[in-house]
This record gives sequence, C-alpha cells and structure tokens, in this order.
Amino acid sequence: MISGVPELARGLGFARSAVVPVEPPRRHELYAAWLAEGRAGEMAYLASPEHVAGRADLRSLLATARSLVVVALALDRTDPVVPPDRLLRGRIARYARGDDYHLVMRDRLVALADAIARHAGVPVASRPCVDSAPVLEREWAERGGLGFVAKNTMLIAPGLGSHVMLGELLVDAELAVSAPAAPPRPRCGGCRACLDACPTGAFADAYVLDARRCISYLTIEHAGPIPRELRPLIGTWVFGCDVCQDVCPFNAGGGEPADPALAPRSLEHALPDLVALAARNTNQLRRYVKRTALRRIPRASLLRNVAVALGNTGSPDALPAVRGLLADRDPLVRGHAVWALARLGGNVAGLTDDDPFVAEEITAAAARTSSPPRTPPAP
Ligand code: B12
Ligand code: SF4
Ligand code: SF4
Repeated sequence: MISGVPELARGLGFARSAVVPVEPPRRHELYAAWLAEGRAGEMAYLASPEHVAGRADLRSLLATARSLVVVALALDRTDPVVPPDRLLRGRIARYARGDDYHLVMRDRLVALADAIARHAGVPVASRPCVDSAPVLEREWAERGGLGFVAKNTMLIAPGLGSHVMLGELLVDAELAVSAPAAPPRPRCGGCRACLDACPTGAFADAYVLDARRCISYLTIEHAGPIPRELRPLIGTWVFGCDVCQDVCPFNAGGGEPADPALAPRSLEHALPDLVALAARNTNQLRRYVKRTALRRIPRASLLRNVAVALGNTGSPDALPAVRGLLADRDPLVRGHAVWALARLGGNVAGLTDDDPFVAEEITAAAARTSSPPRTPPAP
C-alpha cells in the first residue's frame, strides 16, 4: 500500500487531489440519458462506443488499474485591469487565457506518475486523463471529495470555487485511499442565480445543460454557422463563456492562489481588442493562439466568433473591422460578417457573394434590416 500521494500532488502544484478506489461510476445512466436526449449536439465523439463504454469502466482505459488519483488545478478568478481606452473588447473564458490546460495538466500528471514510482521504489503503469478521455471527470472529482457538483453542472471546490480544471491519473499500484466514504452533498440550496443568468437559456433544468444552446459549445465545439437566433445572445464572448460561474456566490472574492501556468498571458488573451483581432493575418493569429486552448479551433471559427462579437458591441466603431471580414477568404467568416454588418445598422443592399451560405445570409440580413430589429444590441 503506497501512502502520501496527495502530498506528492501538492508538491507538484495541484490545488486539490485525492485517491479514489477504482469502482463503477454512479451517474453513468445520467450521461447516457443526456446523450439520448440529443443534448451533446455535434459532439459525436461523446456518444461513440469507446466513450460510452470507457466512462462506465475505468479499467477499459488501463486494464491493470487499481487506483485513481483525481486532481484539480486552480484558475485565476480575477479580471485584468483594463486601461481607460475606448477599444471594443471581447471576452475569452478564464480557462483559456493562459497556457493550454490540456498540456499543463498532462505534463503535471506524468510528473505525478514519475513521483509515485520514485516514492514507491517500483515501476508503475499509469494513464493520465484530461478532458477528452472517456472519463466522467466531475463525478470522480466529487467522489474524491474535491467538491460538489452544482446546479450549473460545475464541480465547485469550496475555497477555490468552480474555476478549477480537473484531471485524473489511473495507476496500477495500490494507493492509500484518501477520498471520503460518501461524496460531498450539493450545497446550492435555494439559489438558482446561474440558471437565471445564462444568456442563451441553456439549462434544461438544474444539473442539466443542453450543450446545443451553450455559448461555450457554440463558440468552441460547433464548427459551422451559429444559429441566427442565438447570435445576439452570445454578446461579446469570443471563446467560451463564464456567465454561469461569474454569478455564483462560491466564486466571489479572490480565493486561493491560481496556478501560474494557467494565468492570463496578457490582456489581449483575456479581453481582446476585437478590431485588432479581426485584422490579424493568418501568421499573427497562429502566434496569438500558440500553446493556448484557442489553438483547438480552426481560424474560420475564431473569426466567425469575432464577427458575431463585433456585431454585438452595438458600436459604429466596429463597422470598419466588420467590413474587413466581409472580404475574408472563408465563407463562414463572410456570412457572419454580413450578419454583424446588418446588426450594426450598416447597409447590406448591393452586397453579393457566390457562396450559397453567404448569399443566404445577405438575403436574411436584407429582410431583417427592412423590418425593425427585435433584439436591441448589447450595451
Ligand atoms: C462535453 C463537455 C462540455 C460541453 C457540455 C458541458 C456539460 N455541462 O455537459 C460544453 C462544450 C457545453 C462544455 C462547456 C464548458 N466546459 Co466542459 N467539458 C465537457 C466534457 C468533455 C464532458 C462533459 C460531459 O460528459 N457532459 C455530460 C454531462 C451529463 O456530464 P457532466 O457534465 O459530468 O454532468 C454531471 C452532472 O450533471 C451530474 N448530474 C446530473 N444530474 C444531477 C443531479 C444532481 C442532484 C447532481 C448532484 C448531479 C447531477 O451527472 C453528471 C456526471 O457526474 C468534460 C470533461 C470530461 N471528460 O468530463 C469537460 C468539463 C466538464 N468542462 C469544463 C469546463 C471548464 C467547461 C466550461 C467552464 C468552459 C468555458 N468557460 O467555456 C464550460 C461550462 C459550461 C457548464 N456550465 O457546464 C471542465 C469543468 C471543471 C469543473 N470545475 O467542473 C471539464 C471537467 C474539463 C476539465 N478537464 O476540467 N463542456
Ligand atoms: S457557459 Fe454561458 S451559455 Fe453555457 S450554460 Fe453557462 S452561462 Fe449558459
Ligand atoms: S449560482 Fe447558485 S445555484 Fe448556481 S451553482 Fe452557484 S450556488 Fe449553485
């Protein structure tokens, strides 16, 4: 029996950790029901046989697994100070403002596996998991006592709030269990601030998110055109969304220190100048997203999001940047720029495009601008 693993994890910078016995998950049927209701949208990988089976049995990921280590890395809960300029700023979700957490987490979990082997004095087989691995991460973190699953579906670690990223290490050695006998109970009580604040009404119910309406899904996972009726509700989010966390009382105040590797790289990686972002050429964009979570979406999706955010600023200062995006090489970007132009009151009459999607956006925008707008632009 190997003890002292939480101490090794703390030494490597994990804000929370616990050792959990390898056992069947308790909420697999909720996951299956969520998929069956179509709430995963286009994230087809989540419903693949390997993913569904993998989530039901940790040993399908490492046949010899005897222990599971669950860990959390803390994100910065504060917002950077914005200089008193008049720039039109978009918003990037906190988790994506620093180095890509997938890389940081994986490196740290590999270091933890090495530390366990050194500490035990024997080789150990292990498998690090983060995000895309078929693991019900929130359930296992809760089982480990790291926190409770809240109405906004986030794992909230008291003292750190929900701004934590989760990871797991499966190990083929017998580690001393540190998880509590029963997982922590939900502590939301009568609060429903997150459910009411969600800009797109993405919660089907408490604890149930319909990804198809979530801004995080629409700006990151969804590849094609964003449904027109949802675009005004996205506001100025360019990548992800933090609204249902920002309103949560468990995230109030500074909290415990954040992991330096996940700290925002710069103001432009937290609250980017939308006009400058729209003007970056391919190489400049590549440099901007390098080693951040933003690198996980194609250039066209990022500029699509920038176009929508510019349209939602409601500012005439956004018009030149939107007109620049009308000339983009990718129809996805041009189509959303047409929408943004019309939303800002720009003239769409006379626009033409050979691409069927862009042509349809022009027709829809022309019809919209000839009738009064139903949703006022965001302030
Ligand atoms: C697919 C996915 C998404 C989808 C769907 C999210 C969702 N809520 O289902 C989209 C793209 C929308 C998304 C968005 C975000 N995501 Co995401 N996502 C995932 C992923 C890959 C799978 C999640 C999943 O299986 N969903 C299906 C549902 C059914 O499962 P679940 O979310 O675990 O839900 C649990 C509860 O709902 C619970 N439950 C159901 N009913 C009930 C009833 C009661 C009473 C209770 C207590 C619980 C309960 O059962 C489920 C299993 O435990 C995980 C990584 C992973 N492998 O787990 C990351 C993950 C959940 N995402 C994460 C993050 C950070 C985000 C964002 C904050 C990013 C952002 N800022 O834009 C948002 C948050 C939106 C939100 N409120 O959830 C983190 C969450 C960390 C945390 N503290 O919880 C994870 C764990 C990644 C990581 N490695 O850290 N994500
Ligand atoms: S991340 Fe944003 S859009 Fe998604 S559920 Fe939370 S508040 Fe709603
Ligand atoms: S805002 Fe309220 S209901 Fe939502 S997760 Fe936080 S405490 Fe729970």
